[in-house]
Amino acid sequence: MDYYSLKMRASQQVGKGEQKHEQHISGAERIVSRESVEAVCTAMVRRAMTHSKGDPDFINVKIEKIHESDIQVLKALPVTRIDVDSWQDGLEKAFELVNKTVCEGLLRDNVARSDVQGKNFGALDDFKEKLPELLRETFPMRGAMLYDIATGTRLEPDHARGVRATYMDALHSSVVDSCKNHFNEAIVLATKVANAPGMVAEFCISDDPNYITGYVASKELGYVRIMKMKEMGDENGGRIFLFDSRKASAEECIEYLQKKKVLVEL
Ligand code: WAQ
Ligand code: MG
Repeated sequence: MDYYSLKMRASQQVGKGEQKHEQHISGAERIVSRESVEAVCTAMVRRAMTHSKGDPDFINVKIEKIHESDIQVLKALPVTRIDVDSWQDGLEKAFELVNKTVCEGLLRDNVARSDVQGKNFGALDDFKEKLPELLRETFPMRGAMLYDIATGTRLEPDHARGVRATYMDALHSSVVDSCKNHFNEAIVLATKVANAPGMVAEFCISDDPNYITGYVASKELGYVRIMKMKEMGDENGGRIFLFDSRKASAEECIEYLQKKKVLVEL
């Protein structure tokens, strides 16, 4: 069976004269069977034209045929949840989980402590202290930060944009849904990301001011929902992909994130 990839992005011109620029309003992507192409396309256009961020004056819909043999089917990461009393507790918990995953990964791979200390974050425990700063750097980005835990450097070709994971959907996602379902989209993205070459863990907070649940994910951790990770009303969010350049090359990882077609079995 053949599948089709559909991608939509909508934007609006804002500002005047020198200040004039495109502002992103909405984006979506799906991989669906031939029969669903038209309906999904309609739903995407509706999503773009009824978005709370504004009325778009530019909508781009791209439809591409994909051969079944080029698609990798992945089992969704197992989901768990952590309830917390405050967003501060949730953020702390998320930093701890990521730190633990990163440090355990380094130790499991027999990286000498001295080696780790020489090259990256001073001491293993210090990585946790680095995370808030990395998170802040992601706030203005449209994509994710790709951070190399082996060298302590950022690997995105374009730091302002970041890298974007794309060409993914839930398997048998026939449901035509014009509303964003944060959880469904995130579990699909996180599953693809966790399977990318050299990936160690992912950290995510939505940039939607009304959506305060975030997650950390990895093949070992699974998908861990943390029910409060920021203050209600806060429009800052971001993603950090923690990667180990001793396990794979950055090019190979970015190629997978941006080009490999993935369907996730929920
Ligand atoms: N690839 C890489 N980074 C991305 C992508 C992508 N395809 N899409 C978004 N980002 C980055 C971008 O910098 C955003 O600012 C940031 O991630 C957050 O994106 O279990 O809604 O789409 O209920 O706002 C988590 C769900 C929802 C938790 C996350 O992210 C749960 C969410 P958003
Ligand atoms: Mg968002």
